[in-house]
Amino acid sequence: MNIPSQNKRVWAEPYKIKMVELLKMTTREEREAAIREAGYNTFLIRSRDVYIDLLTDSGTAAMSDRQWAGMMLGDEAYAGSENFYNLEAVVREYYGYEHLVPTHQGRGAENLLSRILIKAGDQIPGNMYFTTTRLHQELAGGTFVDVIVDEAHDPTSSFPFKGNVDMGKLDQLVQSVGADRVPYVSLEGNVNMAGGQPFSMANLRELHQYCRKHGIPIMLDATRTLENAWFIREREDAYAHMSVREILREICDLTDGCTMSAKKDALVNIGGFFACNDDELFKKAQNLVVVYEGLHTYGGLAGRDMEAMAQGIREAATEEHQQARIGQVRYLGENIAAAGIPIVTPIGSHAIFLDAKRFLPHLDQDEYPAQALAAELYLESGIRSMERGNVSAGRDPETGKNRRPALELVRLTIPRRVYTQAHMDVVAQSVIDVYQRRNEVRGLTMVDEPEYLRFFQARFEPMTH
Ligand code: P61
Repeated sequence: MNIPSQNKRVWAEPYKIKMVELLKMTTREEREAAIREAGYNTFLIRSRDVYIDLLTDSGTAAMSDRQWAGMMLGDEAYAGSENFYNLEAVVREYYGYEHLVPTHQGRGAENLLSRILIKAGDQIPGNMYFTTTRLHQELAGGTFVDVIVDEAHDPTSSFPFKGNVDMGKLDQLVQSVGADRVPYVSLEGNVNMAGGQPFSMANLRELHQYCRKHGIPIMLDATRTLENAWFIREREDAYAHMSVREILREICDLTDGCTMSAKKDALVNIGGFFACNDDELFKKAQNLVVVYEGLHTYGGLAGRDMEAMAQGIREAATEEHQQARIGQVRYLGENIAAAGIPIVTPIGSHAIFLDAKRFLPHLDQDEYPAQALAAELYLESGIRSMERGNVSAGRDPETGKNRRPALELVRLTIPRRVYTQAHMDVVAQSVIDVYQRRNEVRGLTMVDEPEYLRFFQARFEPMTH
């Protein structure tokens, strides 16, 4: 493995700041009122009550002057906008897929893909679930099957490619149900729920060969695949001298199509797309998008959004950007880990994940330790994070019970190009302060549970004992 030393000269931000947004600090009393009102769910806190917002890296990036200039070039025609053709050309050039269908964001693309390819009773193998991806697979009548390597479920494993597919698990599924019940393999770059963990090119090659042999397409979740490309460059010797752009292209060339939430890698506040090479699949997606999103040349986006996305892809597909992006996340993670606080290793690209099971060992998983820890961190310092554990995993549709996943995590997600190193120091210190009084943190009871994606809107109360 080839992880370069943290040379500060190379990871400094490759930009300077032209405009700022003022932050507001709150008092402990204000935060107590805000978290109570939010039902101890960080998704329900008003952003005006947040100091440093690490809820997500989705749609939260700072756009560049060139992206803003692109917004002024918005061609807001209902049909055939110039910006669509610009975006199509950039997606062809960087991702390499022939056909593009824009969507308002990632889940719009997941809806199209799932409805077109999944039949009732199908099984969809994937390298760990993502909430919206799995829900769309289930709504289309399919069942998600986890075929990620075991190391991904172990927060203490330092395996460098925790995003890899376990070929044995995949083969077992294909042998037991038959390849015709497996419409595609769902492959996510830099697996979000595992801690932002990459797959290796070697693993993808093996997967590609296997899938070709069995006639199963590979559908990439390209949301953070540029960040995955950076890790391949760092950790696979043969790729050390290739650009992230070349590596991205090689990844896409080994797959058949993708869904994309452009709100992450592509540095925009809204947008997504579905892309593929197959003409028939494209025709179906182009037809279905008019039902759910809008005409096939805008897919729910304004022309200006597509222009900003095209420019965002160009800026993100550079070594300077990825090195600073991932360098900042690593800086935060190393400072937290140095204090003896349990985090998921290796440090991923988009977030630091606190291991709530080890942070709060006195809480049972049905007392929602990650949810409780996220609420506590907000109370401590006004920093907003996100639960990624038992609440996010939801209930097993068969048993109706909480899934109690192996990973019970709090995600401190770093928006791209938004916060400084001094902010990261404040975050690390706040986590350390909570850790020092961790024994006082109480569990939560869920008092209101929505039917779909419950973590977004569920409400909780602190337990009294
Ligand atoms: C996030 F709490 N991610 O990480 P859309 N694939 C992948 C994603 O990370 C992703 C989507 C598809 C979000 C936003 C979010 O449970 C949650 O553009 C790998 O958000 O529709 C989104 O893309 C969906 C947060 C989504 C959540 C679902 O913060």
